[in-house]
Amino acid sequence: MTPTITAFERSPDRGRGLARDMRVRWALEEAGQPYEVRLVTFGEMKEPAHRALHPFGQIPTYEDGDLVLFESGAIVFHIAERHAGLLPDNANARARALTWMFAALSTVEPPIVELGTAALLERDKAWYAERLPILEGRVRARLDELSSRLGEADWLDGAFSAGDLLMVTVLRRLAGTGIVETYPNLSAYVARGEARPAYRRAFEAQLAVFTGAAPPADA
Ligand code: GTB
Repeated sequence: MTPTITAFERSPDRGRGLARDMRVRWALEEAGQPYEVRLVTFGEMKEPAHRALHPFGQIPTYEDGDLVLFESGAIVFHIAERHAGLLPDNANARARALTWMFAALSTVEPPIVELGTAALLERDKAWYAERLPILEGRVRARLDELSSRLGEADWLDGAFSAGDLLMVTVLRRLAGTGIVETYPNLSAYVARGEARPAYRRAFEAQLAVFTGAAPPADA
């Protein structure tokens, strides 16, 4: 059965691949799993029909037969468990890859989201100029640690895994801030992820939604 995911009908990032359907699309492409996309408006996401799939009225969702999932991390894990290439076979290496998945979503992503939310919604507040360096400092603290751990390695723990896939998508959310660029090894890490053919296919497919172009034939 071909799974169906949901994505923004019109993503606020104008197709830069920053919304969380991107990580699901990328995982599906790495897995070689064809998929359908149902585009939803902001209004439709809050309707009962969509809330039946996603209690918080968000994207992405994932439907495959009777199975309905939400939360991008859980969806990526589900895909990774069922297809080769996103999780190692060795039990300990698999557990470590899972650890990096959680680290991306629960340790590195939250300060990045805080920074992005402030820039988007709090720019006009009197305290914004004072708060911004605090938020940036929290992001940099995490990136200092991540950069130290990655060192000169290509990926976080041996071969590319779902942990790298999530971490790269999380770091990409800093696009435009100039922060990742101050860490040459993290910058190269993100570029390595973006250079993967599966990433390119996923990126082009989500961009095509924004530009109205026909999606790539193999997306
Ligand atoms: N924890 C959930 C997950 O990982 O799946 C979070 C899902 C989530 O935040 N979804 C967002 C959403 O549906 C889209 S990705 N928002 C609408 C709403 O809550 O009403 C967040 C996002 C949106 C837009 C950009 N952008 O334009 O750059 C980047 C990220």
